[in-house]
Amino acid sequence: SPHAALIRALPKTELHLHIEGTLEPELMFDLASRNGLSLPYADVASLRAAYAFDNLQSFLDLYYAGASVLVTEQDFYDLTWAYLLRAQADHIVHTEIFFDPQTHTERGIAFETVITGIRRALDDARRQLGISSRLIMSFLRHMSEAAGFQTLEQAKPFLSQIDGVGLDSSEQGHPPSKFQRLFAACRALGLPRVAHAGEEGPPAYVWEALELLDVCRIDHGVRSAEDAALMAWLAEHRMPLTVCPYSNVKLKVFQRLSDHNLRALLAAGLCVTLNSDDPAYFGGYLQDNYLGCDAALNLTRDELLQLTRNGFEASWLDAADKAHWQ
Ligand code: ES4
Ligand code: ZN
Repeated sequence: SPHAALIRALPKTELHLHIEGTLEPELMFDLASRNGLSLPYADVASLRAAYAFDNLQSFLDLYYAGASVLVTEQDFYDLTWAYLLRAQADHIVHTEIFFDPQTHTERGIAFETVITGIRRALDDARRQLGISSRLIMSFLRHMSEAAGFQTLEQAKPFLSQIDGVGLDSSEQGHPPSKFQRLFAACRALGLPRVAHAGEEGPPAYVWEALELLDVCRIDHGVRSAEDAALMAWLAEHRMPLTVCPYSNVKLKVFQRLSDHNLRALLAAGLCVTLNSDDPAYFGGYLQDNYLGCDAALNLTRDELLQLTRNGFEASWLDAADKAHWQ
């Protein structure tokens, strides 16, 4: 990568990261044995070999199965702490992470177990690693809106520990409109909202997330490029897109990194940010995404600086912290 030294030196944000997607095969096997569970793979190598996906759903099937080794509060702490150490190595100074409570409460794990373990690691990282963070509770869109309301009820005692809400999982057939009332309830509670949209789904889903869910960021959003009016709106409002290039290639949204529309989105004036999504499954952490895009797309120095600046602009840091980093 032509700008490798610059990329390593730049303080970076990560705004689209599923904590369950940072579960490396080694830790998955450790936690399985700690919890007396068996995995349907002989070893780490055969598990990794299964990470060849055709689309979003084929990935999600493995991602939910893998998450089943997470049982105790310490498991959630260890998962989160391992990610934060990795983030520090990539010179990430601020991270906004998703967790999917329904992935765990559906298996009988208490909401409190999940959030307490994650939160404790985030608090330790603030003090010990100098990494600031936000925590985003994400609803699974393949489940019903009623199930989302139940999850919101379970979250009520912990709202002071939750910085916002998101919407993820299988996109096609589960449009944002399905969650309009749930997101209105979250808004009434003062929670900022984001949603995955325009990853596999059409630009109409991005419009719905904006108009019906009143989101302040779009996660992925790469298919917005198919709708000129949407592109103009996103640029005019500096509505951030949290783009995840390695994820898009692994899930066949783009066939190769060199096909990715990141540069076109930037050139259209959009507030594009770079993120790793589910790095344990997609073959790279944040710095790998930067280095890979630099090499495959011939990014300029200005484009790289724009991407990192956009990350701070799009973050939920307060104005003083933004000013400090920008
Ligand atoms: C996800 Cl890449 C992606 N898309 C939608 N939902 C997700 N959950 C975890 N990773
Ligand atoms: Zn995602």
